[in-house]
Amino acid sequence: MRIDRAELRLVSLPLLKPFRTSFGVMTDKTFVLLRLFGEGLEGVAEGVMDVRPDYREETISGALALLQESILPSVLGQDWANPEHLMRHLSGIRGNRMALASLEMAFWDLWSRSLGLPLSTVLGGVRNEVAVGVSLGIQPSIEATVESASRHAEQGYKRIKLKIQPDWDVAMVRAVKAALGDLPVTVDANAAYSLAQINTLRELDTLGLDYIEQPLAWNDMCDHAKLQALMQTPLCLDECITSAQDARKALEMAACRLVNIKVGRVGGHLEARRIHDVAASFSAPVWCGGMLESGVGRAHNIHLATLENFTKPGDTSSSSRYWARDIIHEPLETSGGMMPVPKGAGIGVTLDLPFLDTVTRMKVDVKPQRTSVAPAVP
Ligand code: OSB
Ligand code: MG
Repeated sequence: MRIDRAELRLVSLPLLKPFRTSFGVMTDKTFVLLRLFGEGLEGVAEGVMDVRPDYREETISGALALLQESILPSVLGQDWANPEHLMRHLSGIRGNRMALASLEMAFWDLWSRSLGLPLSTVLGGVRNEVAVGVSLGIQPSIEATVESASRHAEQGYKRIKLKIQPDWDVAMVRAVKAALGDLPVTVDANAAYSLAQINTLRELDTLGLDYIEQPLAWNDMCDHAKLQALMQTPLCLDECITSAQDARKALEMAACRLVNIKVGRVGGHLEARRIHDVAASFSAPVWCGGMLESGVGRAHNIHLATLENFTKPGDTSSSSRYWARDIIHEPLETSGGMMPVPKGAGIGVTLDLPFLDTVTRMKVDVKPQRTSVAPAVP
């Protein structure tokens, strides 16, 4: 599969409601959209880098420059047998897995379209719909949180995840648990606690949570291992895991008992599948996280979540919870807590280009490097 050229966009989509986490409030989702063109086909992916690196360390400005100046020029105009072949060529790049994932995922879309098969089939998925829950941001009051959690439970979502931070945890979680009965409830601290807050963490441990996501520092597996040894409730790592090696280390040192896999965080579908396999070898479940993606990233997430060991509900809820209008034509909507896998080749969704143009802030075409210069006329 030859990649003839690429198009990089910077896109900003307004969120229907602000999304508050322990690290900040999001009112718009700004992301890199990468389209690859080859053999008359197109593949597309969305990056999960941030404008401000407050989730992990990668930035949109850094990733755009790296893709435009180094990664894309080194792969355009060449034939790649499959995603493994493409990524072997880039294996010397340290870190920058969000930037690499944008290319890798767009290539999977392009390549599976060339095979005429859905991405889920090419990845080895085993279902045609995936179970999903919702991730609820920090709300203005406990009453508002209970109301939102109950409404989503009535809509059939299979798990409610509550964002927490040190002044917004035990009392709020207790109220939601009391309102929801048996529905699984989880919390996500996005690294807002330290072992100094062990008393609060021990209280959270008594609330019957399904798991606690990334309570401690974004890059500290060691303290998570200390905490897990003190807790009954399983810990789930998100920020800490960027590779299958990270997942192996975390599970080996018992820093967690399950893993949130975000394909855009870990370098793409190949690495996501390796993490899935490593976790399975430790009998640890995985689930598919989200980063408030548009329909493009959401579709990639849904295809990935069809792999066998994605046994916990993921975060890829209905697009209409996030956007007044998405950048794809197809609605990605759940029913009874199940998200159908988009049908058709590749990721199975298509860009609404006229609308996309209205939310595009910058666009660059990247062409193959000229490998030889015409000889000067003597
Ligand atoms: O930690 O999972 C997270 C959103 C932005 C950044 C980090 C996270 C999240 C979410 C939302 O929890 C998941 C979603 O609905 O896409
Ligand atoms: Mg998380």
